Amino acid sequence: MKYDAGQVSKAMTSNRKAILVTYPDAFTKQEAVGLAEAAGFEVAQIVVQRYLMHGEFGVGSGKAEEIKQIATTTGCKEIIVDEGLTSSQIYNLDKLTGQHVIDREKLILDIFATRATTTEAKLQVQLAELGYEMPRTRQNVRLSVKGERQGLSGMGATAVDVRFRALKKRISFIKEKLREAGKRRDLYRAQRQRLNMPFVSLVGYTSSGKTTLFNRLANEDKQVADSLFTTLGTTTRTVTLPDSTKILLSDTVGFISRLPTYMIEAFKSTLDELNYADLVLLMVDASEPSPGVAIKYNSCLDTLKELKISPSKMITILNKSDIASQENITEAKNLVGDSPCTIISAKRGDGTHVLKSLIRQNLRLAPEARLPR
Ligand SMILES: Nc1nc2c(ncn2[C@@H]2O[C@H](COP(=O)(O)OP(=O)(O)OP(=O)(O)O)[C@@H](O)[C@H]2O)c(=O)[nH]1
Ligand SMILES: [Mg+2]
Repeated sequence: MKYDAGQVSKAMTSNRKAILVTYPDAFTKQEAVGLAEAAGFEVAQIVVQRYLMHGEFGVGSGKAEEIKQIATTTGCKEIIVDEGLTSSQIYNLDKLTGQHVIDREKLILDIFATRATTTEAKLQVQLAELGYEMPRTRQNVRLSVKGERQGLSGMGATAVDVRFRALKKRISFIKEKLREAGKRRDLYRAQRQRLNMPFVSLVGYTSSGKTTLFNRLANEDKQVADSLFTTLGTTTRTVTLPDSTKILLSDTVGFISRLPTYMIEAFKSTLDELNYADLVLLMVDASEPSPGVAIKYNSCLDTLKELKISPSKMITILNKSDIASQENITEAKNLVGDSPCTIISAKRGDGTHVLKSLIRQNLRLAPEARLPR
């Protein structure tokens, strides 16, 4: 067992004490603590393991016993495992330790559920939750049929089957509601295009400072916090560039590494808006200690690639220059290479004038981006 005092949660106000099981590297450990805190947990102890997801418990059986002991001594009622686990791994670890087990996907879903405010975001979160539940219910059906397990919450195989069908029906219902929301979105988009203003989207890893920059450029007061996934919906406002050109700037949900495809799928309608953007501003927190900047930057590029966003309409913004070391900035610049890039401090306002000029310049370079799609 490894107890890392430096990584123990500061969220002392929370009563939900948890044991966090994660990977040994500093970046992953720190991010896992951030996720646990964002979901309202106080991390009482960190247990690390090189391989998760494997075997009967998602951790080795020796480690599972160790976790059981720690739960007894710390009085923790919940165990967070920083990976997506199967239904039986969760069940087995739950049964062995007598504690409630939450995997990484469920943790992210719980954060999303508390952050969603718009009807569309709430539907998207519900769809993601069902995406989480479906394969696990399917597995419960199989285990029940084989007589290996009493089904979901002690239900028999037929009851689990009924649950499975109910889930499918609910998914269709939510997808239909999202299609309706999509029609409203199409209308807004048509209105936006009639305004004939360039459309610029802010994207980036969660907590990179998107909303801080959005507030500064659009004179807004949207919530900014030192917590993950503060923004879950999309907000669009007008911003005036130095030559008086007006653009529409939009702030949206942040990315995170190891996000399963069904979660990206659930937020697809929001993320698809990026395809209509004339420019995509990719926010990077350049103050992150190495190798955090590279991991987050590459993870964003992967997500943007999955969303089929062309790199030719991206500008990278290296943010938090007020607290980033010169070494950090150089490392981040090297990652970006020859693509358009600028350094700012969204908090202090440094570099925002240059950023606006860069946006203007790149809109001029890519006028075809605004032709009807
Ligand atoms: N020092 C410093 N902190 C910053 C800067 N920009 C943002 N922050 C801080 O970084 C944290 C996250 O900022 P947000 O603007 O909420 O980040 P976000 O990218 O919108 O995050 P999500 O909505 O969770 O995706 C907050 O505590 C901000 O005050 C900056 O330029 N310098
Ligand atoms: Mg935000």
